[in-house]
Amino acid sequence: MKNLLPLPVSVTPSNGTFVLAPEAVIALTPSTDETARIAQALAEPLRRASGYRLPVQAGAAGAPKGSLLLAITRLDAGLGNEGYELRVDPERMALTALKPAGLFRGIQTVRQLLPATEGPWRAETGVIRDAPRFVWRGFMLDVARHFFKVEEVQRVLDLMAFHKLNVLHLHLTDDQGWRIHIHSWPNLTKVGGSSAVGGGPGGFYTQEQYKAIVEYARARYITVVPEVDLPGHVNAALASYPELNASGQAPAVYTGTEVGFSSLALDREISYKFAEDVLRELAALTPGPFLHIGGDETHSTPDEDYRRFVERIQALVQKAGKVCIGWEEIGRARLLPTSAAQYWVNGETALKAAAQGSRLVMSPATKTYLDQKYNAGTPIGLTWTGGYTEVQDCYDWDPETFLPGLPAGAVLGMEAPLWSETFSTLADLEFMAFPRLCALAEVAWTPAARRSWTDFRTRLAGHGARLNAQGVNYYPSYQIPWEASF
Ligand code: TNX
Repeated sequence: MKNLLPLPVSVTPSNGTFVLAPEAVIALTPSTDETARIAQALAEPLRRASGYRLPVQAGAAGAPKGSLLLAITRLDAGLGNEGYELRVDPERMALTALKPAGLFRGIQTVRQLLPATEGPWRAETGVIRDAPRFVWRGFMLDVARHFFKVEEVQRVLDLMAFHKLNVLHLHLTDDQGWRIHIHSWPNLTKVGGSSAVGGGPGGFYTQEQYKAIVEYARARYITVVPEVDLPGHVNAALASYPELNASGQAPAVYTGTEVGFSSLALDREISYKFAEDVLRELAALTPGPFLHIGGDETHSTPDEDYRRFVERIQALVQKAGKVCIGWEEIGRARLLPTSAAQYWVNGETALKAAAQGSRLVMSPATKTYLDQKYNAGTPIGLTWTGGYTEVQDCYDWDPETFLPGLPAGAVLGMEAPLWSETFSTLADLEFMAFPRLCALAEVAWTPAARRSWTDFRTRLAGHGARLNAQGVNYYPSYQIPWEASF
């Protein structure tokens, strides 16, 4: 039970061996559409690697020795929504959870206990009890600076699921591109969707495509949080509709990487109509509770206008039946106690949000910004946080103590943003995200008292074989004593 990542809450090995039998079944109690989908998510990678048939059956009766048992239990409330218990003994591996989400988290552990690519299909016996530390374990992908296709986002969702992450925040709009079709404002994608950093072709999701992402995420118990960045970072929208500009004239589309130069014309009522329409359509596409309104780096929006805008928009989000989250800057406005803020660089402003009762998602740039270079030799990425961000930097911090002065219970969790100014391919995306996202997944999941860098780096070294098996293009950090060869 040694290379588990993120590290479970409790692991008690018992010195025996379980062997997955060639005739093993995956036994399901109860067997419903939902639990059957979870069983398939376990069966598929195991069938591929082992060549075993691994049929899924309803109920455990008649399951041969060496089978996998999955069950929903009503008896163990201590596991919470995402917790699970896994008992491995020589006869069987038995996974139980209170909720399907817990079962889904647990099958990731089952996969990690068995070999990555080839037999013998053995696992050590013992008992694991596990549940996440934080309810928000997020990754953010910037699809605005460069566009990433549906299949690429689905790949990201698979890798997130494997690391027990549960929030995908999509940064859907920025100066360089508008990536979600809005029926009531079609030029947003027609014009604003056509550009990207460096003059690439851009792209956007139709609402049907976006729904496919949301569904794919939902099947992995991952909530999609869509972000439309307002009232700054809006050149793509301004280029699409002249009436949103203070001058009444549309600028050209933008392909550079400066920030802070664009703003909706906040003295024009049409800007509010625009925001309301967009948020309404986005809410209808969003089964999750949150809509992210951006709100960052509004260097060309007067402060008073900004605060008024955030307050009105926050009410619109509520009217659309959703909870408002924005970057820490929204702490300058009067917030509803339900609204959440995402800390990234300015502690003072984030604390203003927390002082109003807002919960915080912690994304300190020096620890979680996956667009920062690993070292001077990293060919892509930025360096504005003032140093490099190696794997250990991502690991050695705590979301609840990073910002002194936060009220107890204010931290919803952690999120790792990946801004895409400097790359456009899936291979580069993976290179920047991995293995740092492995470290951050553990920060988000594992109790602080259980975490240690020296233990983590050894487990990550073994985890490398699993990343290899999934074809992940990760950065082979010199900090990790990799077992796999490159
Ligand atoms: C700051 S973080 C930004 C983004 C950039 C990023 C680059 C934040 C809320 N705004 O617009 O892409 O830095 O690291």
